[in-house]
Amino acid sequence: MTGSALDDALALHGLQVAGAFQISADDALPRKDGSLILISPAEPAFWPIFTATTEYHDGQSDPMDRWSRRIGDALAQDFGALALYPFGGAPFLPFYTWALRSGRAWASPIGFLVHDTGGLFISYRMALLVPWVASPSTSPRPCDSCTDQPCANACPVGAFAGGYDVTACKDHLRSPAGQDCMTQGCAARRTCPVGQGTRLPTHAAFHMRSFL
Ligand code: B12
Ligand code: SF4
Ligand code: SF4
Repeated sequence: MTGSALDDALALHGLQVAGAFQISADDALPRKDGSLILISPAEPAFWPIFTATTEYHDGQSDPMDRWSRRIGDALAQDFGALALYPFGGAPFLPFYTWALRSGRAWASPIGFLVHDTGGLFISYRMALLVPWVASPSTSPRPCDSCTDQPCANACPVGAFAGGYDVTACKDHLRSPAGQDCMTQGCAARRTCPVGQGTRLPTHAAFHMRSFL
């Protein structure tokens, strides 16, 4: 099995490779060589594929996490890999740090990750620890050429004034004025020109409900 076979297998589920890097012996991982491949939704194709699955319709909790685990475990078996997930409770696996190591995501002015194609809407459904060698990318950080940096001032309650004020954000989301963020997705994330418009409002609203 190879990287391109993995691309094909991911596409069937509306997923894509969002970054990769070679692991080192110092990483606290169950293998000491190979690569970590970060996997994200391929938007907007992902949403209609996910909403056609059993997990989305069965009425049980955490449908996207349960779906991710089912797909990730099957991919791991097919590709001789180990599947790792960003959810499941503390201690969390360091996906933010792994994203930085991929060379395709960076810390934005508001602290969230910004990705070379997904922008501020980047999210990872899983990582696959594979036996083959993958190199990090060398894309430029988009914020360095983004003169206005609109994300920095777009939050209506200034939740990014110093770190991320989760309480201020959630208080706003519960108010009538917060329905814009609740139904369209985080206003600050939406200002990023990178990948703008690829997150469908119904997909964004699903995550906002689960966040709140
Ligand atoms: C805990 C957590 C949260 C917490 C607290 C985040 C915070 N820092 O305040 C809460 C619940 C508030 C949260 C919210 C959201 N989160 Co969150 N979260 C996580 C989670 C599960 C664990 C982070 C962690 O503690 N890791 C363990 C530490 C030891 O390792 P590390 O992550 O490498 O550590 C680095 C980061 O903590 C980073 N860091 C330091 N300060 C800050 C501040 C911010 C804002 C961030 C993002 C990172 C960050 O520095 C550390 C060293 O490099 C990660 C998934 C994961 N497993 O990593 C997602 C993750 C960071 N979150 C993510 C997402 C998508 C969200 C939401 C947007 C969810 C949504 N609605 O869709 C919301 C934000 C709401 C909004 N306005 O849109 C994405 C990344 C998004 C991005 N572009 O940055 C991740 C990677 C999950 C994923 N599946 O992809 N999250
Ligand atoms: S809006 Fe500009 S500064 Fe903000 S994350 Fe996107 S590219 Fe970076
Ligand atoms: S969801 Fe809305 S209130 Fe929360 S951080 Fe984003 S813009 Fe601010």
